[in-house]
Amino acid sequence: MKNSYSGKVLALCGGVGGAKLAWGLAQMLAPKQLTIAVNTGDDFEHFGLHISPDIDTVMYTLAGINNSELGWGLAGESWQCMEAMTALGGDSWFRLGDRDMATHLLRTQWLAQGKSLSEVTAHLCERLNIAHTVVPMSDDSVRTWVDTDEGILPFQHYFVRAQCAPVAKAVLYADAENAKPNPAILALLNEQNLRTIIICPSNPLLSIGPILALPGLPEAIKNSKAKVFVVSPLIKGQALKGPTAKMMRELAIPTDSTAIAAFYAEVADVLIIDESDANDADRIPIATYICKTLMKTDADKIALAREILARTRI
Ligand code: FO1
Repeated sequence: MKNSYSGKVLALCGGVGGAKLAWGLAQMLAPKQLTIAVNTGDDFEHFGLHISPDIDTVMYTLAGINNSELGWGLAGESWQCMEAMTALGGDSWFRLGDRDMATHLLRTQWLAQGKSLSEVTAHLCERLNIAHTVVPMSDDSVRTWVDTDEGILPFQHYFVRAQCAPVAKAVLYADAENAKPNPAILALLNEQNLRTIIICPSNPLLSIGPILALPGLPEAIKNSKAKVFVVSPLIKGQALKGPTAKMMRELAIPTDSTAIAAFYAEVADVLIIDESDANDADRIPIATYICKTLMKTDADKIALAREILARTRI
């Protein structure tokens, strides 16, 4: 289902929610039109392997092989390696499926051979027959940590091992100040033909925050010719999945659309909110568009992508 749009689109995204909209956009846009820049603040080393959860969620979703029940990993996965490792006394709090393991093994090997995360991602996308461009936000290491009432925890320890139970006091993006945004993103932001930037409905603090913490990136977004659309991750003031609303409450951020607008004030032109949050619209200081943002079916993902693209001058 391709269209007559001629401009380019940059989508910034994290895991599940972002990947759903990225998939919808990929159904609407030709491969050369769409670049998806993905958060790598969740990356970590586990069993000596380099895991890039958000990149993998986006890749597997675009390739149509994602595990939609779990929200991560591959569909139809088996867990024999994990079971064997657990039996031998290995950690079991972060589960790697047998086939998913292939991605982590090869990524780790290629990185150790000196390839960049961009090169590794491009190669994996090619092998998975993903035609649109998926790039990590940076080839440099940025790691998200959550400062909690139980201490400062690496992201996956907070998110998976502790199940987001500790009370969050702050979110930190370690080494962001020394990281360079992916040159492919900066080059795209300079293109006259880039008409639309879409901040997908991912967790602002955990998924988009690390991307916007990269030095120079918010300015480059603001200086680009593109219109910046933010899709609020909230529906009725709640996040569909994950700890967004809980974290916002703990950090004393109101769980409504005005807080989402405030978080993105530096870069956003338009905020897209769900019809269930329509009452917030009058209090949002930037252009606001109300539509159905809940993406349960493939048709919902395409409809939201189409609604956003229809509102730009692509
Ligand atoms: N999330 C979990 O809740 N439990 C897991 O065991 C788990 C394993 C896992 C393995 C590979 C991968 O790419 C993602 C995985 N995730 C798991 C998801 C991940 O921790 C988070 O959903 C993202 O980092 C947040 O976007």
